[in-house]
Amino acid sequence: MPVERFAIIDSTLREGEQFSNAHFTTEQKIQIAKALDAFGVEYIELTSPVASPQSLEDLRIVAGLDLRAKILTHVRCHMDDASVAVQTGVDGIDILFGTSSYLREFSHGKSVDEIIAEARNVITFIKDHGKEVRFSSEDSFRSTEGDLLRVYKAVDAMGVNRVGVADTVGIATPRQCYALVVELRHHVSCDIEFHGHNDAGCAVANSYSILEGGATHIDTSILGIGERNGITPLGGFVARMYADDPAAIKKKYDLRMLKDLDEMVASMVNIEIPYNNFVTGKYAFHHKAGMHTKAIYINPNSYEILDPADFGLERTMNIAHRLTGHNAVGKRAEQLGLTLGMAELREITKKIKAMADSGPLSMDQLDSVLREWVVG
Ligand code: HCA
Ligand code: CU
Repeated sequence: MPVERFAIIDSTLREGEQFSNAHFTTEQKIQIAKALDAFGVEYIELTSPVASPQSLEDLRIVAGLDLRAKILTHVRCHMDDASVAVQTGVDGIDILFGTSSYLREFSHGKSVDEIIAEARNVITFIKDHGKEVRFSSEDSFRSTEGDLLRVYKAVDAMGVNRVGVADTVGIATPRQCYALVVELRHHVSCDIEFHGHNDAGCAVANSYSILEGGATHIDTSILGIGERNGITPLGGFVARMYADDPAAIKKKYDLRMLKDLDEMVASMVNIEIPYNNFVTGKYAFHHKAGMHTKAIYINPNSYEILDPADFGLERTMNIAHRLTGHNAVGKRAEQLGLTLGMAELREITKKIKAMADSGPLSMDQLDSVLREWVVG
């Protein structure tokens, strides 16, 4: 996977605003946008300017910050919305239309020909204003492939910068993502964006798979916040790409900022960072079992694909429990300045395991066992 090729469109300020607890103030939006820009995302997407008067005002402010990242807004495929959006100072406009039979029947009720005709007006108008334009098809994976390709081909011919594939309901699998984009690549010459919801836990895998198939842009949000349980999390996606090519990802993004980004948004939306979160979860670099800790001391690569130091973080070890091993106990003795022979270490480890059978031990208890042994 050539890591240079893809770009991140972070949607914390659009999809993320659709998260249950999100209600960003203007100041918070500025803070998030600046932090994402410093991290290095290529695009930042904000809520539609027609959502509310404050949304319009905030969009203008963020677009005026002169960030390195391009600023996008996200609107319905409608002239009313597009005509406001082009006046806000954004670099580009993401437009959205539902092509699935569900949305055609239960939402806007338009035919594929009508969708294409409406898209032509809006796309032409946005391009005439010198803005980037993306056309995305909501609920792509429950759309008939024929309809989907017809719409994408038509908007590609109209000169859009990107078409967007949206897994609105989180139903897609990595294989479906790969297959769809390989097919799509035969029909359009523009860039291809993916927006994936995480209802069934596939958002990161789908994002990766679709890139392998030829997509170019991936939507993320900090901590994955969005409608329901959200979309591809920025940290998880970056971890996946890092696992492919650490050096290239380190060059592209300031990975040491990830923890601050996650903590900032968690506190703004009043949630904890999940214990098992990618990279920044409390236990993401925690090692416990004896076999693991032994190998980690010798070479961290044996049980870590992400180097915590690259993210400005440290690994932690828990050795005071019944799954511990004499290597870990020996390391601890060394740290305490105690000299113990191998036979002794094995004996002490046996004792610790027996003690820990009746409940978790603290490090202090473990240290006392070691000290008392030496004192006799
Ligand atoms: C929604 C819209 C969207 C749009 C994605 C996109 C989705 O909130 O329903 O513009 O690519 O998930 O389909 O977020
Ligand atoms: Cu979405």
